Amino acid sequence: MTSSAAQLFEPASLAARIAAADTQPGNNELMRFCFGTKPDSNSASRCIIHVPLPRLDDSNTCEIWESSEPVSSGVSGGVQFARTDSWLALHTTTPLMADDDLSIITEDIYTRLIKEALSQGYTDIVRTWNYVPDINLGSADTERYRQFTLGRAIAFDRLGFRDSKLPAGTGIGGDASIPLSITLLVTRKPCRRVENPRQISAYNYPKQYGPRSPSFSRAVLIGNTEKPLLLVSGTASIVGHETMHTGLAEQAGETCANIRTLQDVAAAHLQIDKRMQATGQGTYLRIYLRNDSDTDAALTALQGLIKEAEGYVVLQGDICRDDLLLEIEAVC
Ligand code: 3EB
Repeated sequence: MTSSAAQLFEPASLAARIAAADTQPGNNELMRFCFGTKPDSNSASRCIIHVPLPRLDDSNTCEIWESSEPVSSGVSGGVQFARTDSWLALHTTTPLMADDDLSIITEDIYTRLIKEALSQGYTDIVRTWNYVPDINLGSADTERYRQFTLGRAIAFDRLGFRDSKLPAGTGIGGDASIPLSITLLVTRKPCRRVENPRQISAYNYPKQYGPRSPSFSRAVLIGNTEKPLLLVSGTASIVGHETMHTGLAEQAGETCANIRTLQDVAAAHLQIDKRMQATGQGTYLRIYLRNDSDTDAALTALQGLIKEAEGYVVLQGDICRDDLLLEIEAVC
């Protein structure tokens, strides 16, 4: 291998896949996302993450993250954890009351989770998933999403995580009854961030979107040319910092263009031929739609992306800007 950049990285010892919901957990399962209805809680001591959003596709699947290393897991201080030598997953849920201060609650949870990871020697937070009840409740800077973003930014900032140290992220809303659900994926060695030249970095968004900018990178690249894994943040129809288009099909097209750009930039980092990347092998999508009535139209508009993917899940979720109709995250 001649690429000096890629030599800094080891092969990814982590992979994701979509599998039947009743798949028995193997010894190397780090975490599992279950969608729609709550899974049985007898699934032993694995890190099980319930994504409490209505499912809009008709398959009964889950998303399994496995490592090439053995996994140990448990619950400590209300936090579910699973870890290998390289990887740590942390997951917590918190019920919210209508008049709770979401910025303080979020700051507390993030501070606790980040400190926990750092104290165990896992220093690079590569991915977060955040599910927030009633995410568009409130107006202007009192909006739930903006309060969440404020608390998260304070916690990350205070612990030294800024700009290109920030993880890839997802921030999606569910109905008023879901708990605040936060999941972190953390590793020991620094991984490469990938930003999107079509978009301003989220952490540089102007103040019109809230008192603090959102704490996430557009994508994080794990592993080397031999075995790369690209964690693509929730991606929407945003160019620069502005929402583009009001129609679903147009927003879907712009979102696909953003995801493809991130794949191309990551491929360039790895010096992989673009045509190899274009096969989309091993790509999994999580598609969030604001309106369940858009499901058929979305599947049609996203045909190209879906055809290249090995699997996908469609969920009903509120996107953090009220003018966005869909958001898609990907593992490539
Ligand atoms: C965007 O690009 C769309 O606040 O964690 C996408 C992914 C979005 C993550 C978050 C928000 C978040 O700004 C919204």
